[in-house]
Formats: sequence, structure tokens, C-alpha cells
Amino acid sequence: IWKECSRHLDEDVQSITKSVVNHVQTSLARQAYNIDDLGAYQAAALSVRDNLLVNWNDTQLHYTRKAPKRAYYLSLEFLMGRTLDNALLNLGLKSQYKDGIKELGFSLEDILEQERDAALGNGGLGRLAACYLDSSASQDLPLWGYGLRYKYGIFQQLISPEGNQLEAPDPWLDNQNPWELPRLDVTYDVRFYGHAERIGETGRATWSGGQEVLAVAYDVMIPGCGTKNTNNLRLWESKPKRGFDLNSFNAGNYEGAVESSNSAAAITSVLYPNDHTTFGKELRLKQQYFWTAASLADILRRFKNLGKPISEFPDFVAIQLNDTHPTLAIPELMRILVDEEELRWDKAWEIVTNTFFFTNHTVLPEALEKWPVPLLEHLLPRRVPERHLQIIYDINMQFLQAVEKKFPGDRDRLARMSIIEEGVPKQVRMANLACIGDRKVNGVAELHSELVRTTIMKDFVEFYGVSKFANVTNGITPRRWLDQCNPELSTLISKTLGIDKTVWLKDLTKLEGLLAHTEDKKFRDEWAAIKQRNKERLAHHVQTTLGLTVNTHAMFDVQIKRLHEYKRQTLNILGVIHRYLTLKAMTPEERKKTNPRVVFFAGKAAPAYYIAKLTIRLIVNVARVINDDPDTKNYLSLYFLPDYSVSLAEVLIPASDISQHISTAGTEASGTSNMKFCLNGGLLLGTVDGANIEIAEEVGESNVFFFGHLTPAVEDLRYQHLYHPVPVEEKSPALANVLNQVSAGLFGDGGVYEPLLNTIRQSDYYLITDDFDSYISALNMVDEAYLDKDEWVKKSIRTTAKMGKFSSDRAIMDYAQEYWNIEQTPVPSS
Ligand code: 26Y
Repeated sequence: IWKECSRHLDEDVQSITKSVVNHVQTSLARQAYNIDDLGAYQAAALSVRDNLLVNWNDTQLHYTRKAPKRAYYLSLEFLMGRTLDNALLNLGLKSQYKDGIKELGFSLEDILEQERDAALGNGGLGRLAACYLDSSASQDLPLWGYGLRYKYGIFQQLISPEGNQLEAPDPWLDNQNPWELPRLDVTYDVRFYGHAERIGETGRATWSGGQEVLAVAYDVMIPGCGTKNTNNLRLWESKPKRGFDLNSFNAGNYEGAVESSNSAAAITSVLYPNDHTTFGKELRLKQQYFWTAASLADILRRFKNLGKPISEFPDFVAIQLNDTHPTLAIPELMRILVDEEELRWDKAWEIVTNTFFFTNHTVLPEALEKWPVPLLEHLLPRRVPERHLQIIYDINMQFLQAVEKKFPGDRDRLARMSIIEEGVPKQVRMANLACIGDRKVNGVAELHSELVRTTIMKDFVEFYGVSKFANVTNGITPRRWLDQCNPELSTLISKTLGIDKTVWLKDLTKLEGLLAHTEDKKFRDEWAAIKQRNKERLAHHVQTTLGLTVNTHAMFDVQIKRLHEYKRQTLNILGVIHRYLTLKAMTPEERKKTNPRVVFFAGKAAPAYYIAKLTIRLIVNVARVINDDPDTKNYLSLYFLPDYSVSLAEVLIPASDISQHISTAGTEASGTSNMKFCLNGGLLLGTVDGANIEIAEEVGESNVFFFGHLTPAVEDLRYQHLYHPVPVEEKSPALANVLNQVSAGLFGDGGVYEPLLNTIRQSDYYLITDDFDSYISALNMVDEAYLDKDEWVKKSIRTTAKMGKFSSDRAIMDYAQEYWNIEQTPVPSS
């Protein structure tokens, strides 16, 4: 398929150079002899886009003709990263473009660096959505993504001289975006505020007045690997419906005139940079409603083109809700079915509950969305009856009646399960609504799904039965996370397995074939040499961006993820300090026997998350002290790489010897970078949490480093901290010493860090004091294991070889078969 589908494309180098030059002249309006790397990137991107467009058009036409059941992935975040390299690889055109670009006097590597990341996401949840798009296209599944076209993606992170995180906007669209197709003709009106009027006794209502905003579609092409199928990601931009108000303008009220147009544009202007903490901001709720309303209208229009009765909607449409963020789609679809399609309530409800599926990504209470009733009341149509709210109340009433019937007189249960949480103000619990309005609820790793069943959804399991609550363990796309980010390893794997890369990239379990080669010394040496070159590539990056020289002969130890207390970057940095103090206490001879280590951190903190920002500050200041200490700098150094992004991850991950995934047991739903590191032959140091557990099951416990308390112990330990606290000095003298050194000012003004240190000394909710000693022993075991280089390389190979399960192709096929009931719909290649 691969060869066939690229044959008709511009595969020959001459036609590539011609097409690129043509774009320089006609699209960029520049002279071919006078362009820089950025111009060359833009022209190359437009030329690749021409190829994608052909496939994209053919795919959409094919889906329309065949009219299969389709799936829609609704996500407020799509953390796409760069596109050019990925598109070239998926199209099978990378080497041709490399040659073509070279002929024009440029290097493909350099021009790839010109592309800005599309960073329309915070972290795991958004990157997962991006991996699923890649897999859906690669597996020929008829799936579209729906999201928002934020003008500003996740903020750029700067680090001040004192070590504080500063945020700057991310104007990622400033250089234009060759990967999107504005569909200025695909628009929907979305109404806010206004009022609804009930029509007689019909139960229906009309809705009028308020603010009308236009949703404009932008389509992003999602190429599959080794297939013609090219799926679509539709992102909505908000625009004022009527430009600005000319009357006010003429009357001299300029500000008033532009205000409404500004407030419309504001809806899609920025991605909210919080993950795991809700703030109840009206604009965020507006984003959610704007996006779900436009997406549903679009889905409904496509369905109606089929000419089928509305009762067949769930036979042609499955909608996956990526966390609770799109939950308003449930009352919105009810509103459409009842008010516009004039269906009876029960019939409408049956359709709704057969259409939606809901993925939960966290059990942390502060991340569970709740919206104050007054805010919903204000934003959605007001006056009697408040339409969406009324619908939510009606859903709730019917549901609670059913609960009451099953568990008579159990008032506490009713209160817990109600969509409405009592209090001042009352709040709408989005997870309850999502659960009640959906066909299935899933968690993202075995342990997490079990926690969903036994904690946050326990009552619902007792009501609905357990079969509504399932698990789909997350996955990652091996195209970006191996072939693209680690091309040398990809080539070695193909050579060793003796198969074309498209075969194993699309059936990742084929990697097991590497096991047969672990005893082959030459293969192991090549494997190790590639890791070494990836470490040098990272060192080069640090040198050019930060001007710092990294010791590439040390072990590379990496923790990269959003900053959060539950992820315990604090545990890591305190461990680094402990190591530093230990080295300081040694003689030079003793130090020489230790295993040199370079520790990398990267990650952003939510702008209002004080403790997380203080952790960054501590890391930066520890780095400053220890990297300059002549006694220890050959044995331990530390880097905080600013502005973590998908592109930076692509350089860091292939370079890691060991990576840390050390959340308090039971708090990290899955984690997905753990899978990326292991796929690239990095070993894992972690707690018994999330997908770490399944990784260990696959690669064998002897190839991972586990430590720390297990999930069932966590609650008791927290209880002890509150009611029978033991001083840190008693629990872990080593940790107490570290905390005291920080307080005493070893890394600059100790007072600054007191609020952070106190979280540990006081309630220690994330169990740093309980896990510290076993963490330090685990680090020592890593050192010991690393001393036996040959055995280490074997572990590394075994790890990669056993990662087949974690391909997002497997995950997306799970969803397709077990939930959505959609079928592979390959586009014929001619
Ligand atoms: C409601 C709002 C504040 C909010 C916004 C974003 C809440 C949560 C989030 C993002 C959550 C997230 O990224 N969760 C991560 O999802 C990954 C994919 O399933 C998991 O691997 C990871 O463990 C989980 O933390």
C-alpha cells in the first residue's frame, strides 16, 4: 500500500524541487534565490500540503460515499506539536524531500526546526488526543476530531534570573499555518444568554435574544501512515456574527461598538493553562458551550445528509467525550432533539445515551469539573424555563427517581449521585452528568479504571452494574515517538527484524522479534551507540539554547511533565540534593567510584500554582549551586530546560537512560511519557501507579525500578499524618537533613522555600516523607545496575521489545470495536 500510494505523489526529486520553488514564487511571492530557512520551510510545507490535500479530499469523498458509522473525538485540547516531519514520514516522502531540499541549497533538518509547535493542549490529555488522531488515520478508521482553534496555545515559559517561571503568550499563528484549511463557508450560529419560551404544553421551547456568535471551521489534515486515509481535525474559531455595531460607532461610542466583536473573538483566543484545578471561569464555560454546540450542529448536518430517520443517529454517530469538558453536549443534544426535532423526551434520551462515551482522566477531586448553577443560568438562556438547566434538572429528576426505586430511602446515596450538588451556590457535577448521559465510561489504565469503579463512580457502578465501566489503557503513536524522534533506532530495528518499518510501525508487537538478538554483541553495540548519539544530540541542544556543556558520559536521568505536587518533582529534587550532600561528604577517591549522573527536568506550572512554581525555583537554584561546585560537578549535574514542548520531548526522550514517573500511588491515571521513554529503550524508575504497572507486566519487573508505598496504603498514611504525626527526623533522618540544608540557605535564601518545605513537614499529602528512603534505595539500585553496561543494554533492548501493547493503534482499535462499533474504511489507492 505504501509504495502504491506514494507512486502517484510527487515522489521524484525534480518534481519536488519544482513544486517548492513554485510555492516560493506564487504562494510566498518571493524570489527563489532569496529565501531563508523560514521561507524554505513554508514553501516545503505548502508543497507537502498539496499532497495531503489530494488524499484528504479522496478520503472525505470515500467516507461520504460509503457512509459508514463515524466516530467523533471531542477534546478541548489537541497537543499536536510539529507537522512537517510527521507528514513526510507518514506519506513515505521524507528521503525524497530531503534530497529535493538539499538540491535547493537547504538542509531538511534545519528547515524542520523553523516550524512552531501547535501547542493547543496542556499535557497528557491533549497529547493523547493527538496520538489517537494519528492512529485513527493509520488504521483507516472514519474518525474526526473536534476542538477549538485557540489563537494562543499553552504559554511560553521563561525562567527569570531568580529561577521564577514567567509566562509569555504563544502567538503560534503569527507565521501563518500551512496545515489548516479555513472553511469560511462552514459556519454555525451559537447563542449565549437570551431567553427560552416554552411552546404551550408540548414540552418544547424556542430560544431567542442574547449574544449570537459565529463558529467558523478550520480543518487540519491528519495523514495516516502507509495509507491514503487522511482524517480531519475540525477546529472552531469564534467571530462576531455582525461585525461591529455601526449605530454605536456613528454615535461616537467606538468602544461600545467594538466591545461585542471583541467579546465574540475572545472565546477562542486562549487555551486555559490549568490542568487538574478548576476555577469556574465564565469564559471557559463559554468555550465549552461554543465548541460543543458548533460540533453537534456540524455532526447533525452531516448525519442529515444521509437521509436517515433521526432514530438511527446512534447507528451512524459515536461521540467520545475527552474528560468532562464537552459534557454540555449531552443537554445540548437533548435540546436539539426535543426542541428542534420535536422528539418525545424518552426517545431523545435513548438516542443521547446511545451516542456518547466518556473517558475519565483523573480521580483527583480538585480536577473534577463542577459549574455553579448561577453561572450556567446566566450564560445559557435565562427566564422560565432555563432551557439547558431545565434539561439538566429533568435528566436529574428522572435519574434520581430510578435510584430511589432501586435503593429506597437512601437519602445520602441520592445526594451523592445527584447531578446537582447542594450548597451555596449549587453546582452541576459534570462527571455525574457525563456518566448518566453516556453509554460507557472508561478509565485510562487498569489501576485507574479500577479506582474509577471503586471511588468516584462507586455509587454509579452499584446502580448501573459494572459493565458500563471499562478500561482502555492509553497508547502512544510509534510513528512520532520512535520513527520520527529516533530515526537511527528505527533504522536499526528494521534492519534487525528484516522487515520494512511500515510493517512494525503498524503492528508494534513485532518488536518482540528483537528479543532474539539480545545476545548479539554487535547489535547491542549498535544499540548503545545510538543511545550515545542521542545523548550528544540533546547535549548539543542544551549547548546551543542555554550555552551549557553537558557531560554525555554520565547517565541521563529525566523527569519531564507538568509540575504538580502529585507528580512529585519535589521528591526528585530532594533526592538530587541528598546525592549532592552525600558526594560532598566523600573523599575524591570515593567519588571516583560513583556513577556520574546528569539530571534533567522540564515542565510548566499552571500560572497560579504557587507551590509548583516554587518547585521550579528550587530546581533552578539547586542547579546553579551544584553545577558550579568543583568537588562534585563531574559526578552530578542538573538542568531545568525551559519551555517544555512536544518538540523538546522529541529530543529528550530518545536520550534518556532512566526516566522518572514517581507519582504518589493511585494519583497518576496513566501517564504516557513513561511509554515513550520505554519505547526508546530508556528504563523506568517509578512508583506502582498508572500505566507503570502494565509496563512492568510487559517488560518484566526485573527490567524496571519500582519503589514506594502501594495504593491501598495511601489513605491510612494520610490519616496518620493528620492524627498521629511522626516528625521527619524520625521517619527519615536523611530527608530531614536535606530539608534543613534548604532552610539554612544552601541554595539561596532558605525562607523563600518554607511554604514548599512546610507542605512536606506538615500534612505531607503526597507522602514524600513515607517514600523518601525507598526512593533513595531505588536510585542506588539504578546506579548499581548501570555499572554493568552490557546488562543495562540488554534491559534496554528487552524494554523496547515488549512495548507493543502501548501503541495507540491498539488503543484506538479497542475504542472502535468495544465502544463505537465503527469499521475500518480504507480509501482505495488508485
Ligand atoms: C478541568 C480542567 C481544569 C482540566 C484541564 C485539563 C482538568 C484536567 C486536565 C488535564 C488532565 C490530564 O492531562 N490528565 C492526564 O491524562 C493523561 C491521558 O489520559 C494521563 O496519562 C495522565 O495520567 C493524566 O494526568
